[in-house]
Amino acid sequence: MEEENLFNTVKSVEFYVGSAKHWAYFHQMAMGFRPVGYAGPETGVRDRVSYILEQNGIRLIFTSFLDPRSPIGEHVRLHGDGIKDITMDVPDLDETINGLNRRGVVKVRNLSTLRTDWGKLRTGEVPTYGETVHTLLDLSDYDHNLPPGYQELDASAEPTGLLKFDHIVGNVEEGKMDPWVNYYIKGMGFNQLISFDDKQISTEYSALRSKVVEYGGRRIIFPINEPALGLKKSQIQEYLDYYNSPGVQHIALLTDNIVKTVSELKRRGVEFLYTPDSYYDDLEERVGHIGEDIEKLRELRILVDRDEHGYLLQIFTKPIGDRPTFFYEIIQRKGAQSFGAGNFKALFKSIEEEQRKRGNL
Ligand code: TYF
Ligand code: FE
Repeated sequence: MEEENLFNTVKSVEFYVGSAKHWAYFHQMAMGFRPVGYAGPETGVRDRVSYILEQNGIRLIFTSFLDPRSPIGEHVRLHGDGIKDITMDVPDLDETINGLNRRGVVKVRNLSTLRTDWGKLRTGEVPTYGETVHTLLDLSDYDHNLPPGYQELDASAEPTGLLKFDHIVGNVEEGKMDPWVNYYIKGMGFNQLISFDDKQISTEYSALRSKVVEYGGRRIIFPINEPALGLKKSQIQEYLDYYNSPGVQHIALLTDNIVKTVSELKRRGVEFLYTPDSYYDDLEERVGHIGEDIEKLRELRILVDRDEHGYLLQIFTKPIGDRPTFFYEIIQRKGAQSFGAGNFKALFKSIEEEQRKRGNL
């Protein structure tokens, strides 16, 4: 039997936001993404405005509404600025639908075939946690860099070394992590990667459970968090309260030079969580020898963790929008295949400091 391949990679992520223009501007000027496409009234799209931005293998779409009583308007009013769609490209939509139907858990909806000047574009949609969806994109018969309705933009950007999506994390309600993990495994052919059980993260600061599913040999990685009862209000519960539903918590973007990337992002005004000096005093005793200059990591507040395969460097931004919901992680992997569990205590302390400032702890 031939090897089944239902999904290639995460092709793009689409945000529904209050102002697509300003989200695009932030990602261009501060994050180094190049605007490549625009859709709106000028291109015959009457109900919305969208910008597509790219940096290496990362494609982001920012969409805002023109009619407040539209689904996009309702989405932004309820959730604030957030992620609507984690789009995956598929080698053959019929095959993917067959594979999903055979499993009988996931229903593909909104099937469409658009005939355009550049060929045939086929899409379907799979629902996931909250109002988030996975659009399935079959580009095998489509010979253009932009979806229909978009005009090309000739804009520039100074890149910051961001290369690709490393992982995209969902927050779900308490008790719903396992059902959603099963949805991806039993319904979509994903595999469980690793799991932190409650005990592993039940420190004074922990307040979440997390499991990770992957597809295609780690081509697609989706961790799922749920709140756990701790001494304090879970950061996941704070997310759920402000987003008013499950949704995407963070996107981890891969770099191959985190010192350079984070220096540049900070210079341009991107705000990151703070880590105290004490973290760095005994860093090499904790994680062993690393190639980077510890003083540089301390200056930039970059975190380090090690697993049996190697080490990783990571840092987390403050929330990107107005609500304490979505943020970015910047990650560099030097062999490590894990997600920084050794940094949970330091990270959660830092997140709790921010929760406290918001009056939510
Ligand atoms: O993706 C992860 O699992 C890591 C760790 O609120 C993490 O980035 C987990 C929860 C959280 C922030 C980071
Ligand atoms: Fe992460």
